[in-house]
Amino acid sequence: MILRVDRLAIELPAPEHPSPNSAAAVQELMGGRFGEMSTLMNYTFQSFNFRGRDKFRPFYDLIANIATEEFGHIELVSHTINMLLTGTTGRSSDPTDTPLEAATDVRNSYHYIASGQTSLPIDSMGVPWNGSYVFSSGNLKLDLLHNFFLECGARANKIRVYEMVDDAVAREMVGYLLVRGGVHIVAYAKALEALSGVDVGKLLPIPDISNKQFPEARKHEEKGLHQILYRFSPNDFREISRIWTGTHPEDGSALRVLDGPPEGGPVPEHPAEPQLTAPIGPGLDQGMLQEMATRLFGKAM
Ligand code: MN3
Repeated sequence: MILRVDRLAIELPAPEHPSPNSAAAVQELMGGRFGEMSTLMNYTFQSFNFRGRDKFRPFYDLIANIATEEFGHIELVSHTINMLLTGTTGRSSDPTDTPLEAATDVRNSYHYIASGQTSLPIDSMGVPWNGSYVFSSGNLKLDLLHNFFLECGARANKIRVYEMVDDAVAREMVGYLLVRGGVHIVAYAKALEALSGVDVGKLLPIPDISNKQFPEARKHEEKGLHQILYRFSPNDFREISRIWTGTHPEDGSALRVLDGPPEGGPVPEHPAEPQLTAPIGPGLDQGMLQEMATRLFGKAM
């Protein structure tokens, strides 16, 4: 089971210049092959499908625990997309004003037609996320190799989205996820080393650009966030400390497990878009609403 906390992994700043095309680019980090939905569902299925759990308990604990952190990552990407889309169209509850006119020129019209200017489980080109992105072979070494590759691919995509989008809200999200994804890269490298003796950490960083070059990531690393693996459970997954131990392969700092999730920040409030959620307009008076409620529910609301 999963426990949910109504907090966001970090506090997100208000966007400086909301942009539908920036939101479309960020969608790659949600529903792209190397997006957060992929890391979430890969580790989730691998943990459900894990065979020989008693024998390989630290590896099971690691995969299951990282899967749980990934839920908070799709949440963070989703709110970033919502914030980048907020206020990108004219605000009018009169459809004859063509309030969504601006949306005919944007890269992703699903944000305006299929949703109320919100995030969707799609990539930057509007292609839906799909289950073929999940690799769960039943071979622990192969799954760990895959996860290492997936996290490195995810890191490459995050860096490119950072290089495309300069809004503070997107960069704050990417900076944090570069650090946390970096932790997961090192965790899978350490797991592979524990299983095989090979020093996979010598390959890092992939791509070969340090997190410390990104101000929004560097500030978290200066506080030691890259050394921490959160244990996302009140009592379980304690054997992650058998893999998350020793030093960080990039800067030699000591690794540690922290019990519980990060403190996080508030979940942002997104204002209603009036095009679909119009307040009571001239054609729909309060009396008519009450009459409809009475008919539907047998009482006035
Ligand atoms: Mn992630």
